[in-house]
Amino acid sequence: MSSRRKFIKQSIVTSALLLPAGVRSGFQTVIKKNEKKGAGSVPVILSTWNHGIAANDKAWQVLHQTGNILDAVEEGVKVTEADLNSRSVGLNGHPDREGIVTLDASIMNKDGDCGSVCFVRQIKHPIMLARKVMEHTPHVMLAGEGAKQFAISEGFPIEIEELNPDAAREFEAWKDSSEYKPIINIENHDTIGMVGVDADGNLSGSCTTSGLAYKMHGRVGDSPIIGAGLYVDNEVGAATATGMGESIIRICGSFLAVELMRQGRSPAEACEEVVRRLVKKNSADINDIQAAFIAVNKDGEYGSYAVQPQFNYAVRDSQSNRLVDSESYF
Ligand code: SD4
Repeated sequence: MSSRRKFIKQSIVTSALLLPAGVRSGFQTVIKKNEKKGAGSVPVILSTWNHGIAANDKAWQVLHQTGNILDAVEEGVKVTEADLNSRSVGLNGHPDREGIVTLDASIMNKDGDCGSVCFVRQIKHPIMLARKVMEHTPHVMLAGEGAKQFAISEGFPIEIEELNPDAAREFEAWKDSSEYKPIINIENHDTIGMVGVDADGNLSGSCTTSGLAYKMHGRVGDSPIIGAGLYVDNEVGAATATGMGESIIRICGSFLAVELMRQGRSPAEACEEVVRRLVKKNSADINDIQAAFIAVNKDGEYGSYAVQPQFNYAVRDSQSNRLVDSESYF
């Protein structure tokens, strides 16, 4: 049945998909282009896209209540996972081309411990499940049915498999106007990745997504792959990614950003170099690719870089919670 579907046209980089959920929120908006010299203060929490504002708020609150940066990045992205208006994170997200929502998530702490889940169905908070993988199993990643069985054994509720009504309507429209072909739209992906540093310079990160809308069933992106969608090294810094996962996986993007910071680059310089590498390695399709990275170092300096314009990220520090427009290659 899928083969009869026509692929989504570039023009269906719809307005609905262009603007991530937090746009409505009325929070303080963009202050300036990439704050390159970053404040360099700790604690600081960063997360991708507009929905990062609400997620940062929660993370900041948890950090101040518990002092635990891992709890903070977990609780922060749970806000987005539960957001009924998010079409790119959690069970209200866009389905794959079979009409099924499958989720990917990863988490990493200051000790280099990490956990992830991919191709998971019917779990409201895959980030919590990723943390359970990290803390309760000898493994790093669980997939699909195995991840679900593990969730059941950990007492997670299994949600009814039902598309969000808006997502269902958009999916029906997509089936009419789309063909079966794996091309990615530029703004059709709004994962939340969050990285943070506590007052002692300890880092953690999280990343969670419903992945690319109308992806092939079984497709897994960068978000649950440690080193691609997320990487934390407590000696150096942390980075996370959003955008077309295939392009990010090819260059181990988040790991690369951290390694570049280790070699002395600022977070902004590291992200820029990662994007330049990504552009080089994906040059044939680059006009169809959006990918972006945010990074923070132990001192709380932060930065970002994207392939295409219009990527932004939320920064929470002792001053404010604000959106920052990223610089981009194009
Ligand atoms: C993926 N990187 O599955 C994710 C999608 C995404 O912003 O980032 N959206 O490829």
